Amino acid sequence: MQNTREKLFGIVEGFYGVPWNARQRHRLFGWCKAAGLNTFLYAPKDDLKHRAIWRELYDEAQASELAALVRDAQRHGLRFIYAISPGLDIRYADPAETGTLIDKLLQLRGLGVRDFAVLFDDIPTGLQPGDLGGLQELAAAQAGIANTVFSQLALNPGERFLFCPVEYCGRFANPSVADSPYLKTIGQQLHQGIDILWTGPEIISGELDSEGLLEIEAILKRKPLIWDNLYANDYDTRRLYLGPYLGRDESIRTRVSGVLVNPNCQFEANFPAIASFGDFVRGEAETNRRELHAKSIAQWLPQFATVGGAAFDERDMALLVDLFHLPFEHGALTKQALVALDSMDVECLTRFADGVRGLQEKATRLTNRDLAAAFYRHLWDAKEECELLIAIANWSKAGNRGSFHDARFRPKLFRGGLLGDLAQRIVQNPDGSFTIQPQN
Ligand code: GDL
Repeated sequence: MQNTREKLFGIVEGFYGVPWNARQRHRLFGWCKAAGLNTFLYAPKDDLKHRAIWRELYDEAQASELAALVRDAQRHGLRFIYAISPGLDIRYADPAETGTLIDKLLQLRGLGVRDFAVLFDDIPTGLQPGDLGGLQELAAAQAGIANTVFSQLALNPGERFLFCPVEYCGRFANPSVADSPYLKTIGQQLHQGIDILWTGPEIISGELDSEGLLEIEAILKRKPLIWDNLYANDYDTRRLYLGPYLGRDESIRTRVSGVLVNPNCQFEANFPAIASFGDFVRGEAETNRRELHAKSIAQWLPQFATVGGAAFDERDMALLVDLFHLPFEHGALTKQALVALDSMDVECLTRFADGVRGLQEKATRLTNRDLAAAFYRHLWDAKEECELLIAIANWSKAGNRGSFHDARFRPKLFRGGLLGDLAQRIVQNPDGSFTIQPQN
């Protein structure tokens, strides 16, 4: 049954933070269609009625907005899956809770939704690590609820129902993927018609490989549906990911029931991610994906029209994409700049820093104000760091050595605040361990 089903490739709006608005989602659907994707999973953590107050029905205005969204997705050839996250406070032992869950999903069905998901990621389990019996019971309770909802909804052939487990990545599998009583129970008890979401070995998985996917398939008794957090940036507001879709060989497509990418919170920044993911879906190898990524960046350029002054050009785009690349990999120009800092290659540093200053200035003049807003904070921070780089480069060029001092970079203001202090006091070593520095 699993093998004959359409594979789901698409986007999950599944991040923490301000959900996208109707205009953004409309643009998203256009990008998804162009990239050959077939699915949109609606799961914004901060839609209150998706999670915090999941029992409450949408009011009239919200309902009509959702209905329009569903229609818009369908017009773009996308399967619209509505997800609900009841795990924060659901009372598993109370059968009325399942009824409430079904009522809520029936409201969505009334708005045109045909595919559904029940998510149990990032919820309190009330259990201690190692409390395996308890986790098994939790798994049975969650599978029971999902099965009841699934059967009550009586989906038509082709309609899908997804489930996100508490242990949704290798890191959370207790004690391991192969030996997790929780995953084993889910695999055994969850109806075979239900797809199970999985983020890979980690929450943010640098790589997804066949070996890992076969291991999870064995315990779940079905191919996993990947929820891919490669481009998600909700966990660090200073980061943004514009790089190609890498760390996933095209051959893994046969090992999954689909892949849904959870992208940057800043909607407008997701054009490259979606295009590159589309290349993966079409079966392009990683080397081709790198080349095609450069092409999609050229296609993105027209959206960077500006008022007054110099316009964005291809060099700006290359720098932008290299500045904000991937979670575990800098782009080539950023790598070069970091090497230049080691060797104090003043020319290279200055070129890089001037480029970043230029980007920031041009971004303030973008006519697409949503695009400007998406990059504003990130480019501002990058520019501030580049002012420092330029000052150090000039100081070094003048023959100075030793400690650099410049009154413009005032302690407590430059890289200040609690986060700045903590980063200085608790220093992470390359092996992941931390060294605590004494307070000055
Ligand atoms: C998560 C959350 C997701 C969040 C992501 C990145 C899943 C299944 N859940 O754990 O909502 O955006 O990390 O921070 O990935």
